Amino acid sequence: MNSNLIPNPIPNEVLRAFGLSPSALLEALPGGHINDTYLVSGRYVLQRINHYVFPHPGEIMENMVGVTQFLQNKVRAQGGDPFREILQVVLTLDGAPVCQDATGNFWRCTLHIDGTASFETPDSAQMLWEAGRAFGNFQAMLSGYPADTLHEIIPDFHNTPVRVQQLKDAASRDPKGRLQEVAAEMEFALSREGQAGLLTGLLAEGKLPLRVTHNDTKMSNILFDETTRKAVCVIDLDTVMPGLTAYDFGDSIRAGASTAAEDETDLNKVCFDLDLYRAYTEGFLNAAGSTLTSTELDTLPDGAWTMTYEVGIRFLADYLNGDVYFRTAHPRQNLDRARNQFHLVRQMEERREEMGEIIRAAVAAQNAEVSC
Ligand code: GN1
Ligand code: MG
Repeated sequence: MNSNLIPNPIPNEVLRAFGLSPSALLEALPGGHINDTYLVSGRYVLQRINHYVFPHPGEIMENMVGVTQFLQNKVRAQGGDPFREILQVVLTLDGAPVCQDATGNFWRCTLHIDGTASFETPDSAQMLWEAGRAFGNFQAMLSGYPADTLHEIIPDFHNTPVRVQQLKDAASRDPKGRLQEVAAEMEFALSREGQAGLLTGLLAEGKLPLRVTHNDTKMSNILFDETTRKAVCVIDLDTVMPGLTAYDFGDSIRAGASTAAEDETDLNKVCFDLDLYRAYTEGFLNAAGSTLTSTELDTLPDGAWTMTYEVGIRFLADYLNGDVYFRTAHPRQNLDRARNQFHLVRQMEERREEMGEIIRAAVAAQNAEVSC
């Protein structure tokens, strides 16, 4: 028996609201640190939205319905399959995109896409190329989306200097008495505070354009075809908001170009792999390269550094706060994640020159292809 098959954790009223049977077969889907996800009858994906992280689920769903309909129209116009390449939101029988149960939890439903799976880490460089193409294409397709209609789901989500301040606040409160234990990690984080505002600074000076971005572009937020390993559909649209290209590029690199999982504790296994970085870069630029400014291209490696540093300090702050934000499976997991991410940050600092070279080579190769 599949160990993910579980007794019913979804209230019957929720299943009924979406027109599903209370006796439907449920499977818990792993992955994600925030929401809880279940596959119902092999066809519907029901998610309980974490309302500590997302206090306004209605706003998330307004964004999600708008973005998915816009993208489906694009895919249809390009001759693609809109219900395979883009998530389809399932409404309740009353026509609502979200349903609240008697205990106050919010639920939403999307259609499962057959023959696809998600992966925490890539099993080949080609898969990372595919991931790059998928997120590059996602951003390129959203370039005409009316950004001012989007709710800002989590203010300052990728404002790294604000994240540093949140870490300092957590350290000064130290509610669980854990500060002493993380002196080395605090020193690492604070010694780099001066670099935290590079991207937000360029944005404020008008040197980087604000675009509609995904903002959570980890490898596991793409569904791949189980047979061909081609990227099929970008998922987890909770944080689609105005943002920087460097955020989306960088978050994928932090999660995809590492040779180990985000919470691997044996740091000898955690290597920033330039071949994976190159593969992602080529896929991303293949789809979005022609739309990017030269400053955007120049700052893609800074995006990788910034996103890795930022999530490292977020994990560390959550550890200090008592693990209230990211789901943990064991007591020191957030600290393990922070150490893992800081280890990657160090390696990226050593490889900064090569990272830039790879971007320039990929751009040159693409330009040569276009002029042939
Ligand atoms: C969270 O929910 P999930 O696992 O897709 C987080 C991201 C982090 C990521 C780290 C809303 O994403 O920002 O980069 O964990 N999402 C939110 O794995 O905070
Ligand atoms: Mg997410």
